[in-house]
Amino acid sequence: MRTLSIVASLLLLLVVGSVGAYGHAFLDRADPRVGSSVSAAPREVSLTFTQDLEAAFSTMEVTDPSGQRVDEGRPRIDGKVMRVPLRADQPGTYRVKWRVLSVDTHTTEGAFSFTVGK
Ligand SMILES: [Cu+2]
Repeated sequence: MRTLSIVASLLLLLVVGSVGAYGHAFLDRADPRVGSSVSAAPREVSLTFTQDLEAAFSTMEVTDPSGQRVDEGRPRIDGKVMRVPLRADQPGTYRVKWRVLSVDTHTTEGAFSFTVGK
């Protein structure tokens, strides 16, 4: 009987956990697109999430092919969109690292890269 109630509460946790996951802010789309190649270095990186963001606790770091930070200043946040200006010129692979707090108080993070052609 006791085992049964432990199993039941574990199942309940699983259900609650997965329902909660729908509310998180996940990356919906990015410009430049995740894994894409672009001909010229972009002026900014723009990320659109599945949920509104809390500006104070959401960050984005962009590094160039030599590992230098090229994001300029704090990201600007407008609803689900976070964008940051870049001072980037060299060709190669850039890496974007983001960490956001959504309005449901959950934090999510991730990273992706895009390539600037010669
Ligand atoms: Cu959430």
